[in-house]
Amino acid sequence: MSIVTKSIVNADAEARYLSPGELDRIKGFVTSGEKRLRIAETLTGARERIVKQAGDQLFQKRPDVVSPGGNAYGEEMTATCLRDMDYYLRLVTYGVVSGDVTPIEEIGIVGVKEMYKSLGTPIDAVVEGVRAMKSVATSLLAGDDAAEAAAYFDYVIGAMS
Ligand SMILES: CCC1=C(C)/C(=C/C2=NC(=C\c3[nH]c(/C=C4\NC(=O)[C@H](C)[C@H]4CC)c(C)c3CCC(=O)O)/C(CCC(=O)O)=C2C)NC1=O
Repeated sequence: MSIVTKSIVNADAEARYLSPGELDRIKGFVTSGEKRLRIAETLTGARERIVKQAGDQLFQKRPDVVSPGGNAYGEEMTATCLRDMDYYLRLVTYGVVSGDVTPIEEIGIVGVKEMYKSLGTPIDAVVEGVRAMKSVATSLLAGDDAAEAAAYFDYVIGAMS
């Protein structure tokens, strides 16, 4: 839910007007809109490059995951691993656009530890992959934009660690 929807739901539950604080937060959301859309456009346009480069970095750091017996061993499993990385990059763009981690949390964080455990996927290596995507993605963005995007990667990293 965006800050706009959230504020309205909260205010209407009490049948009141939006408070000055709520209007202020909405103003911040609106004025940062152009910037957030610009970041999402850059990440979306570079998604293949980000996932590919970050995947290469991950497999260099963690050769065990793509070695025999590794969870991402073999062409098909490696592709599934890169697909998961692409999922998290997509969720980061949802966070950036909505200015809120809730969509990331609801789609990709709730139950994720249990899920990867049951798949035999080492979650610390998934975190490593997200960290690598953060590094590639932020290198494509100017300072302020990089910091904004980094916050959503950091949310994923923190929530999985
Ligand atoms: C958008 C929300 C969402 C997420 C997050 C998601 C994740 C997800 N990853 C899966 C599998 C997988 N995920 C990985 C990923 C990896 N293995 C490693 O060793 C690496 C560290 C890592 C890549 C970074 C692999 C290899 C599988 C296949 C495991 C298997 O089939 O045994 C599966 C099992 C079903 C399938 O194969 O599609 C799910 C549901 N699905 C979703 O809908």
